[in-house]
Amino acid sequence: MDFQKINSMGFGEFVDVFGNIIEKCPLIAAAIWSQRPFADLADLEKHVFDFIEALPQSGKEGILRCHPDLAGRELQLGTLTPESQREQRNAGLRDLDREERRQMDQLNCEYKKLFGFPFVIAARLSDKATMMRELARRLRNQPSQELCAALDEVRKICHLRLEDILRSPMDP
Ligand code: 2AL
Repeated sequence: MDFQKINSMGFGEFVDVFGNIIEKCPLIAAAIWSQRPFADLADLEKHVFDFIEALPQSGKEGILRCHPDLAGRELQLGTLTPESQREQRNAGLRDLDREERRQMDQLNCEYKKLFGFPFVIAARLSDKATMMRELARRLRNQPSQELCAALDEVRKICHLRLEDILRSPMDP
């Protein structure tokens, strides 16, 4: 898909295509549609990131709360968004053994209790051992530091999802 095509999209098509670049937050695609034309991926992404940056803390936390748990029940049930399902499956999170799942559940739970949103990490840039280590490490962060770390991961996930869309073939 190229930027000539993207910049010519109507509102509905744009939100259909870009609605999940930030997990379950189609509002963001809806908001930046009127800011077309975009020069390239970096430009489009900058509009997304500027939108997030301008949100109050409650909005930033809301974005994090839209993310599913890593290796949670939805992954097993196959009810994640297609993007999340692919990312978590490819990171090997469907194949955790009973003990790994118990550890992940326990750390996820501790993290959510402490920070009030789920632990978020770009699964495609990681593997299960690293994710587990990062979860344990980030549990020691201060809340303000952790909000920044988690939003960094949201931006990485967004970048990878945008690259996928741009690599996808155009409709005839
Ligand atoms: C996810 C997800 O669904 N995909 C990804 O890269 N990270 N979730 C999460 N809680 O980090």
